[in-house]
Amino acid sequence: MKHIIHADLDAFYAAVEQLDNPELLGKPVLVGGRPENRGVVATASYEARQFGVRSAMPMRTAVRNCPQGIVIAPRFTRYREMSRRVMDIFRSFTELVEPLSLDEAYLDISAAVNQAEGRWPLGVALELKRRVKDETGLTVSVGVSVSKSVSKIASDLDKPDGLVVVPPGDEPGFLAPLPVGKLWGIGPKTAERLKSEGIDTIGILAAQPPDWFARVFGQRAESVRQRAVGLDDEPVHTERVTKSVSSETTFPNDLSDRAELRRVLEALADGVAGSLERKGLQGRTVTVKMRLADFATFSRQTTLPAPSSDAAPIRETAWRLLAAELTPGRSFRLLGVGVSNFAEANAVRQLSLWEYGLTTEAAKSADDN
Ligand code: DCP
Ligand code: MG
Repeated sequence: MKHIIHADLDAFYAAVEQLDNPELLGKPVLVGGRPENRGVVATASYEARQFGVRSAMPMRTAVRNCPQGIVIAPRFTRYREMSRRVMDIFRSFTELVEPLSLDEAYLDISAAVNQAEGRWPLGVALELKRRVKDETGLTVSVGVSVSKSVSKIASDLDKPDGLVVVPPGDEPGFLAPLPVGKLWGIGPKTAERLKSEGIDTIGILAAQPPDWFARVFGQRAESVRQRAVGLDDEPVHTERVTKSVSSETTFPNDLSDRAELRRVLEALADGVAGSLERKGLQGRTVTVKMRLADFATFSRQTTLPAPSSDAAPIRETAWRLLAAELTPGRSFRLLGVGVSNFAEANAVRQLSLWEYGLTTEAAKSADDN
């Protein structure tokens, strides 16, 4: 039997801001873009969440709901550094760590558990929480069970500073009263639809007959049904096949000059081409990532006629994508170029920066990571 932890830091960006500036402790902190720049909330401290502030909400709305909120611009370098420290603590418990984002990971702690010697999953989880708190000052919410999907749901239930253990065998009973939307693979639209059929909890969902599952979920029927009763033997993946090679840069000052943007973009494209060359990869999809002055972040992509690792087509394609987004007065904080959709199957096994959702201060290629 495996023992899996899902760990997720509480109000991560806001918690780092409170850690670095104790005057913010206990106060409603809104991390994100300025309201006057049409910024959005990246995250809010739990003090601010009491006023209904949520991630991805326009900052203008957040400030209206929570006028005493203190708006702070994100400091990605600092968050990345704290993330690295937390992930290092996770890796001191087990080599089997699968990061999902900067603040979230699965850990397979089976080897650390030995119930005959009194080392229970609960003890490992408590030790993990204590060490993260002592060594970084951050609080982490933890879910523990024999599977990834149940642990992920469990870690979210008792936030902040949560700890929820689901003993082996208790999965169906644990899941049954929860809303269907908590299940991986059931988004808000599907949840609405199920609700309209009277299926609002995972328990009611799990009780549906197999032909109902087949009709509603098609090919996914069996995997959804299994997850609804907590059956999931998905292993913790420590490595992934490289899916993209990318490079991005944050500017010391926002850029709006067309020629300058083009120069930066082409340098990024050249870096990516070089990296593809060294890895022996050729990709078809070119992506340009943009972050505007108000922190709005988005990307545009297109497909090349044939897979390539040459700088010229990557440069040209990237510029075409960026040029379409240039409007008078629009200025950029960050640009990135990525290539994906590789022709070769023998991609180097490693995590790419973008899979971690990372940003780099200077142009830097994924293989430096
Ligand atoms: N984030 C973001 N934009 C979003 C969602 C999240 O920029 N729409 C960033 C800010 C968060 C971090 O990612 O601090 C981690 O995301 P979580 O969903 O784990 O949110 P938090 O850690 O902030 O809060 P919690 O996990 O306590 O709910
Ligand atoms: Mg979090």
